[in-house]
Amino acid sequence: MGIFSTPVLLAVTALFLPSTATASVGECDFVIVGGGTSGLVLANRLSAIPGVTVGVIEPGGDVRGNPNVTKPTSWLKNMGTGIDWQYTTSPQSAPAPPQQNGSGSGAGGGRVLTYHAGKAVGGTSTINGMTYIRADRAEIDAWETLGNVGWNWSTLDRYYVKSENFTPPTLQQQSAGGASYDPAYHGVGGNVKVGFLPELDLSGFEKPAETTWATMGYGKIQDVNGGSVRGFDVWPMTVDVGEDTRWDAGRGYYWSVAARPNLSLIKGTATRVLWLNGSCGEEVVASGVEYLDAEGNIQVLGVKREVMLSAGSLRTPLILEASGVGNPRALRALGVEVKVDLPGVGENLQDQPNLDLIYSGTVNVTGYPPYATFATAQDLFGSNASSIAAVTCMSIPQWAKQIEQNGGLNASAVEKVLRVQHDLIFGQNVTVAEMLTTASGSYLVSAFWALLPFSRGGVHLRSTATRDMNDPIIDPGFFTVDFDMETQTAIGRLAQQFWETEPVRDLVTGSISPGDAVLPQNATDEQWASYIGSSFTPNYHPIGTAAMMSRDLGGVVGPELRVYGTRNVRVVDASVIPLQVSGHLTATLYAIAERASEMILDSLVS
Ligand SMILES: Cc1cc2nc3c(=O)[nH]c(=O)nc-3n(C[C@H](O)[C@H](O)[C@H](O)COP(=O)(O)OP(=O)(O)OC[C@H]3O[C@@H](n4cnc5c(N)ncnc54)[C@H](O)[C@@H]3O)c2cc1C
Ligand SMILES: *[C@@H]1O[C@H](CO)[C@@H](O)[C@H](O)[C@H]1NC(C)=O
Ligand SMILES: *[C@@H]1O[C@H](CO)[C@@H](O)[C@H](O)[C@H]1NC(C)=O
Ligand SMILES: *[C@@H]1O[C@H](CO)[C@@H](O)[C@H](O)[C@H]1NC(C)=O
Ligand SMILES: *[C@@H]1O[C@H](CO)[C@@H](O)[C@H](O)[C@H]1NC(C)=O
Ligand SMILES: *[C@@H]1O[C@H](CO)[C@@H](O)[C@H](O)[C@H]1NC(C)=O
Ligand SMILES: *[C@@H]1O[C@H](CO)[C@@H](O)[C@H](O)[C@H]1NC(C)=O
Ligand SMILES: *[C@@H]1O[C@H](CO)[C@@H](O)[C@H](O)[C@H]1NC(C)=O
Ligand SMILES: *[C@@H]1O[C@H](CO)[C@@H](O)[C@H](O)[C@H]1NC(C)=O
Ligand SMILES: *[C@@H]1O[C@H](CO)[C@@H](O)[C@H](O)[C@H]1NC(C)=O
Ligand SMILES: CC(=O)N[C@H]1CO[C@H](CO)[C@@H](O)[C@@H]1O
Repeated sequence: MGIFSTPVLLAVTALFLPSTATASVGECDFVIVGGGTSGLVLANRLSAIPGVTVGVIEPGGDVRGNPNVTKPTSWLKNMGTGIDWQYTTSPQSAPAPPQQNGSGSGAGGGRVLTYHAGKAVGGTSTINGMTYIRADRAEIDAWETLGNVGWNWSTLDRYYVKSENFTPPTLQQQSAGGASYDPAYHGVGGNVKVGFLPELDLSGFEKPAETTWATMGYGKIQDVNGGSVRGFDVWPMTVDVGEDTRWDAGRGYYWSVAARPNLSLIKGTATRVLWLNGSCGEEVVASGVEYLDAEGNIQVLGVKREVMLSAGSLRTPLILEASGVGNPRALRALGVEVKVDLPGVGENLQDQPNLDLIYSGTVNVTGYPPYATFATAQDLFGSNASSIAAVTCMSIPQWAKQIEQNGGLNASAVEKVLRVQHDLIFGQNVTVAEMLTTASGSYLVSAFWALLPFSRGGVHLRSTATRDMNDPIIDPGFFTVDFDMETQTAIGRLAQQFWETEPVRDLVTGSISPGDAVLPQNATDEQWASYIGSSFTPNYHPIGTAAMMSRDLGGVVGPELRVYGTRNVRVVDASVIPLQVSGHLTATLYAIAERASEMILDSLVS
């Protein structure tokens, strides 16, 4: 029997608090759902105000003693362990190759992909790759174009800087490791420690990598965090350099304030927001959050001021749907009473398809080589870029129709959003490709992905049964827009070309994966599409499922991050990011959450 058939428990019941909780909480001013990357920023900032009580509901535990988490170079070991939610997607169908007879479709058909996401105090920041790279300036400015007054690079930049505590690289890391920076872009007083890993490779691989990319037209950027990422860089990471330890959101924002009497961490899994009877004008008002405690019992945490949803982009929409906020068609199918008609909930899911090329080499790389090269559409398509811009521009209405058919969004709204994205790519020249160059021992590796695919997917609640709370229906919709395959192929060819260019070429002895048989140097578009379709994985950068956009564009939250149609529910996590950003997500999420905290605190004062 589903939990939603039980009577609403608004009367606050006696709560069984875990030992980490420091105060008895039946009701809080602020209830934060999810103690992850974004949620813990809010927990820290809001509980700093005397007299304000904050409760954080989080199913994951304390991972400060887990060496896979704390040792930065061990980060991949976390995948598939108990602190990884390991969500799975619905079976993915690969698209037809871009040309010819179209018979190549289904190369990756039916594959079920795993979505890694952190289940711990600190969320996904406890298992991620720690890359600290901000967005391209124009990508943030586009948020304002989508209806979010005040969200642009110049406002967000203040919070990038505010959140950061930067340690410059050593002289040796600069001379032998390629690490570089511009102090003008960095903060030193914030909670997020950022620096260059002590294990940064100094074995001599960086120089040929840098020189080869420069030969290909991708010069070294002095600092990848200044609002323009195009070129080659050695990236900094969210680490405590002195301790050689991962610096996750728990360490940055929670553990140092865990003893605050007004801040309680409750071990539990939120299921839905409870609403006051009757509405406030047109808006519904949250009265509390229902959750399952560690024993699986239903509990309620009352809220006096606001509920903040920070469960991540693959979970926050589920909580909204279970609370009656979403597409009425989907809600009725779930048997949930419609409180707010908001078709964007769970839609607009955007991620990037990730692939590897692995070679054998004459090198012996003993350190950690974190090198990325970012490229624009102009870089990828050269003299064809303007004709591709024109052709794709004409395809947008058709793409929007496809996206409408796959989800619950309105094609004319999708079309407007895709036009903003198209202008970013072909008008503003933001970067559209990221290619990692890395190595370990004698293995030489590229990982590459398109940054701004036009495809859209969705994530939705499977049912209101308790067991389905942790099992979202995820369809990332990779390659539903065929142009994304063209872009991904062009990026792959560039990554491949790198290993065939001097001086790096001299270090390569053979191709290991996928190998010359699958992907020869002269591989056709069909060979590329077949390899990509059968081999890509998600890049684990899902965004957009409660997008910050105007309501008529399919947005779920407005510029104050408040859910449309609600008085006191906000979303602060990767769900609100409306379009992909070139940098990796945590730098931008910490900045968003710092700005959100300030907005909320300002509203308390006024
Ligand atoms: C393998 C991997 C590598 C990555 N590498 C990088 C990288 O190198 N650099 C980078 O910047 N980004 C990287 N990312 C992406 C980045 O880490 C995430 O986008 C970001 O941490 C997400 O933050 P969030 O606040 O949206 O959600 P999260 O940090 O995931 O927080 C959500 C929290 O909510 C909890 N939760 C879930 N459901 C519920 C519920 N029902 N009730 C209560 N709590 C709930 C979860 O347990 C979790 O703690 C990577 C991601 C992955 C998976
Ligand atoms: C660390 O990772 C390894 C490999 O995934 C796993 O077997 C081990 O259980 C993990 N340790 C902890 C404490 O989770
Ligand atoms: C389509 O093209 C592929 C490769 O070019 C070929 O192997 C296949 O037989 C063709 N199929 C049809 C139906 O023409
Ligand atoms: C960014 O937003 C701020 C706050 O609304 C505004 O003052 C500023 O003019 C905006 N900047 C740009 C470049 O649009
Ligand atoms: C709201 O209405 C329901 C059903 O009528 C009732 O059970 C519940 O107690 C009411 N809650 C409040 C806060 O009045
Ligand atoms: C690589 O270098 C390390 C450290 O110098 C050394 O221990 C190891 O034997 C080398 N491996 C090879 C294959 O040369
Ligand atoms: C432009 O397109 C043509 C035809 O597809 C192709 O042969 C050529 O290599 C492309 N040029 C670039 C720079 O990509
Ligand atoms: C579709 O979106 C447009 C705005 O882009 C809006 O004007 C229109 O009313 C929407 N239509 C429906 C049926 O929601
Ligand atoms: C983008 O690149 C094109 C082609 O190189 C150039 O004409 C245009 O001015 C650039 N636009 C911006 C905003 O940099
Ligand atoms: C690619 O090159 C190989 C070896 O030179 C050749 O046999 C093959 O026909 C070429 N394939 C294409 C599609 O040009
Ligand atoms: C409910 C509660 O714990 N309130 C306390 C919050 O913190 C302030 C001082 O920081 C105390 O004065 C309150 O009693």
